[in-house]
Amino acid sequence: MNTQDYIDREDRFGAHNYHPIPVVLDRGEGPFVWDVEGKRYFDFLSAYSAVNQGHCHPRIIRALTEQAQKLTLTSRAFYNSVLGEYEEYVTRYFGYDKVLPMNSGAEGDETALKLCRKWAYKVKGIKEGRAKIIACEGNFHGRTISIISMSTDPDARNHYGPFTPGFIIIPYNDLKALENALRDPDVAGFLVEPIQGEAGVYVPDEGYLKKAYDLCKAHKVLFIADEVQTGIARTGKLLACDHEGVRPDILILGKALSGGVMPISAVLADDAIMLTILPGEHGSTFGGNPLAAKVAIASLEVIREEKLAENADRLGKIFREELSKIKSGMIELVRGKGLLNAVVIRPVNGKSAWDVCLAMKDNGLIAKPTHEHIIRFAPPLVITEPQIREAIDIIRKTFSQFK
Ligand code: IF1
Repeated sequence: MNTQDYIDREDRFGAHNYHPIPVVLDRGEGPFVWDVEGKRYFDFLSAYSAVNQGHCHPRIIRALTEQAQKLTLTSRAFYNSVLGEYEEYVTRYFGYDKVLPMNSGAEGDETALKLCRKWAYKVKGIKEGRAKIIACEGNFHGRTISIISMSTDPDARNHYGPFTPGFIIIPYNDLKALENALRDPDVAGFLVEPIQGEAGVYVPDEGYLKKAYDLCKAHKVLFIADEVQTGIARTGKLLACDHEGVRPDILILGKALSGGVMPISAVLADDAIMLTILPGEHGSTFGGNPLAAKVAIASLEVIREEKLAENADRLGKIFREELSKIKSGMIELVRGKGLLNAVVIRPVNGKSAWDVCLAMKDNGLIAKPTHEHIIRFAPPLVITEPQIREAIDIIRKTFSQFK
């Protein structure tokens, strides 16, 4: 079978809920992936920042395979010998009293929404059923009905109504709008991405997160950070909130919490918030399974021991600096933090971000546009300086092919 055969088979038997770049990946190692024809690519998407530790990191795979031969799933109907070890490890790692383990990022966000509402009624004293949560235009927090009820992206929400009530939408990076929304006494939480990934790596103004946090504190509203994509060292610090010294009241993690090995998400909070959920009031079959627990510990150990946040910070600066020097009518601007970067593309001669991605693929680097005019560049954080310079050369060469 060749590339097209694989594509045709997926087209025939799989739902058409994606429009992938036409490459069929077969193997991954570190910052590289190989397709079914044996061609090597730099992976500059990292599965949307789930593979920060690099593809198939040996340390994480070893944790997976060892635990997989012992005990993979007990459900939470019983205790197991690994969950407590993980709960202690991850809460000490991020500095919170407790963790509620889930699986996908969306489940993490849904859990945070439920926790915020529970706290609203049982602690803040908002009238039952009246709690409101503020979210931002351009947000992406997952694909469930309640999460897309906050979305302002027509593709994410059209023809999926009726929607979940109780959300106030304000412009991102706008403190005045937040202050106005916080006047509503029924507001219980503010859910925000420290950098909006899907919106096109939209980095807010310096100080926005800290001022937003302070406004929430002044109005007894929970500051809820969705670090599913920006967390786990992606932006050059362990958390994107760390750039401003902000400690979220509720922290949502996912993606690279597992090193891309399996779905693992987590919600962290202190007792005053977390203990508002009582036994039987929330759960998940796979949440906190022993396999995920061991994988997550290994994934976080790799981040710390290989100093991947520092690497992301240093190489991200080189990446943005070099990309800003590329002379091309198609490059409108380069933005990002750490190794979460994006190039805003100005279409030239009818050529778009998609065409640039196809050409980069032919040159040995895979990335995908978000919206029609932005290319996100997010390699695994294990990439080395020589490797990222080789990748930059590929990007430079590609843009030179578009006159
Ligand atoms: C898709 C991008 C989209 C996320 C943040 C929660 C979730 C995500 C900040 C949900 C997931 C993924 C989902 C994937 C494409 C990708 C994505 F921003 F990363 F590029 F869509 F916006 N919070 N992001 O980024 O986590 O349930 O997927 O584990 O759905 O197409 P999930």
